[in-house]
Amino acid sequence: NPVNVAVVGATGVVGEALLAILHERGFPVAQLRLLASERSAGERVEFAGRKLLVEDLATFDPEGIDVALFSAGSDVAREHAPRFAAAGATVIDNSSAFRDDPQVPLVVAEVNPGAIADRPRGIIANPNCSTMQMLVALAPIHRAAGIERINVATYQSVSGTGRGALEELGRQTAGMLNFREAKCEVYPVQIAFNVIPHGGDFCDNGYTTEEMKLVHETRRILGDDSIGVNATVVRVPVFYGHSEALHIETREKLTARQARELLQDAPGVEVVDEPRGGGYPTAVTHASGHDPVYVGRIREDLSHPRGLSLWVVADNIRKGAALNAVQLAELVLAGRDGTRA
Ligand code: 2RA
Repeated sequence: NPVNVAVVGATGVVGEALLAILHERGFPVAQLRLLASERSAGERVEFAGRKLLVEDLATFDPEGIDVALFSAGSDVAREHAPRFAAAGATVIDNSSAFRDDPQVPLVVAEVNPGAIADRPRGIIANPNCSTMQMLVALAPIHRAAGIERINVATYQSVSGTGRGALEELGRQTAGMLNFREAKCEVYPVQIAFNVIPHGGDFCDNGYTTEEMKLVHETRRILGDDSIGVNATVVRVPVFYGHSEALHIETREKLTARQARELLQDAPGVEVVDEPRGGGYPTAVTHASGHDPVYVGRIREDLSHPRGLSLWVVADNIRKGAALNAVQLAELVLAGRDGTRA
C-alpha cells in the first residue's frame, strides 16, 4: 500500500537523487513531503512531473509520515530524526550521526538486510558511500574465504562533499585553463589537476574521520571486529563516482579466478575485468549515473600467499547514498506487509 514519505535535505545532491530513484523504482508514494532548511524552504522541486514545494524542516509536523529519508548532515539528523521516529516514521539516515549507535542498525541492502528488523529507535543508518561500495564487493569474498585484513586507498569524487565542491572543481578547472589563480573555498588546497589526501577531519591517531569510517563501519556491517582495516582517503578532481584500490588478505586462499566467479554472481556487482585498454571500470565510463558496484583489476597479490587486489568503482551519490536508502525503505515496506524482500 502507498505510504507517506518525507525527504529531509530535498534540495541537496543526494536529496535530488533520492527523488529520482523513488520515481525510477516506482516506490509506492501516497504523499511526498520535501523538507529542507529555512533558507531553501519555498523552493519548488520536480517529482514525477509535478513541482512540489520545499517546506521548512524546523516547523514541520511529522505526524502521519511513514518513511523519512534523511540526507541533511549529522546535526540535523540528531536534532530531527528522533522526533520523526517518535511520530511513527521509520527513519533512514544518510549521515554518520547514528552509525555507531548499537540501537540503530547499519545496513547495506545486499550485505546485511536482515539487520533492519531490529530497530528499537525507529532509525536505520545508511553507511558512508566509500564503505557501501567496498562491502558490496568484499562481503561475498568474506563469506567464502574470511577476510583478515583490508588495505584500501580511495579516490573520492567531489560530489561527496556537495554542490559547492562540484562548483569549485568546475570554476577552478575553467579558471586555470584561462591562466587564472585557483580560489580555494571548499577545499584547503586546489582540487583541479590535483589530489588531496584528506577527507573529513583529522583524528589524534593521524587518520581522518573519512578513513576511520571505513574501519568502524566495515567491522560492524560484516559483524567481525577482528578484521584489520587500513585506509587512505583521497579527494580527486572527478565530479561523480568514487574509485577504490583494495588489497585484502583472506584466511583461506582464494585465487583470482575464484574471486572473479564469486563476484560475477554477487548481488549489486558488475565485473569488468579484461586485460586490455578499457577492460576495467572507471567513474566516467561506468559508475556515474548507474547503480551497480563495478569490480575489475582482480589479481592475486604477488607479495602475499593469500592476498588479492581489486579495483572497485561506484556512483557515490546513487549506490553510495540514495539508492541504498531507497532499497532499505523497500525492505522496510516488505517487512511491514510480511512479504520479506
Ligand atoms: C565524502 N563520503 O565523499 C563523504 C561524504 N559523502 O565526502
